[in-house]
Amino acid sequence: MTETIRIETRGSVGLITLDRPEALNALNDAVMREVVAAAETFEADASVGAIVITGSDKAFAAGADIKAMAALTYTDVSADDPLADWDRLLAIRIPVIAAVSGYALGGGCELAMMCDTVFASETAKFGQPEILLGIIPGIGGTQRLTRAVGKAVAMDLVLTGRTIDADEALRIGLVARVLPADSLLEETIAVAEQIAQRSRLANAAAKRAVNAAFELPLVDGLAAERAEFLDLFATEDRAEGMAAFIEKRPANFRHR
Ligand code: CO8
Repeated sequence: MTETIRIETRGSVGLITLDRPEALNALNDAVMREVVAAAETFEADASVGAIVITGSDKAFAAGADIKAMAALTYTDVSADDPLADWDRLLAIRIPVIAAVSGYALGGGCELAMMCDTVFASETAKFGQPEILLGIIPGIGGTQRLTRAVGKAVAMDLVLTGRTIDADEALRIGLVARVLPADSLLEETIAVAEQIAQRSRLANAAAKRAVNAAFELPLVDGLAAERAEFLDLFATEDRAEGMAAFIEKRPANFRHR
């Protein structure tokens, strides 16, 4: 039983819905524990091939829980890194899509950026307002945002704390698609379902290779991509995918 999220399976898609309406889905320890545990449980389920993380119409997540953070001392946060478990989300091998409606601020924007891609509704609002609280982003905002949108735009958002709408988020490359609010979730799940029907091994390799572009110098990233590409020739799914093309039929990937 979870307290802060709802978990369900839609076809081959694991759906995680942040559910703290009283705090606009602000992220506290319980949310972190439950989101990470749900994602790991979905990953361990061979019938689930992709994950969608979403919130409510009003808020994907309005940031870290400021009321919980306000009580923390330096000793509290330095003795035991309270954000460390979020990193486990990065180890999930199946694709994770954020479906963002309403506010994705601070840690909420960072959670969206931790996902493999972000689909936003026309009502979505993104921002890194931590500077207004006398802090800075703490789960990747200064790093992933900068890699996603470049230094000038990242500095603008991090230093001013201003909020941007979905169209600006699309223009700067923070999100991949903007969809109508009333169909955001269903359309995101439909895309996730398509992805889930592909080879699980190829999906995992694609994630690792694209993420290598964030983490490695170009020459090492290209080497990582080449190794992943060559490795996939050892898979049955590669043989099936190519045979299906030649035989003009849909591929039936086994490892999905
Ligand atoms: N933390 C705790 N409670 C919150 C938060 C939050 N981040 N955001 C909203 N709430 C609460 C409000 O306090 C309010 O509760 P109550 O009714 O008990 O007073 C309720 O949710 C509804 O909020 P509002 O009345 O403020 O709703 P509005 O529609 O007027 O405003 C806003 C919506 C603009 C989103 C406004 O709530 C707001 O500015 N929220 C704070 C946004 C923010 O500063 N986020 C950054 C937080 S810092 C951070 O994320 C650090 C990241 C580093 C670590 C990340 C780890 C996950």
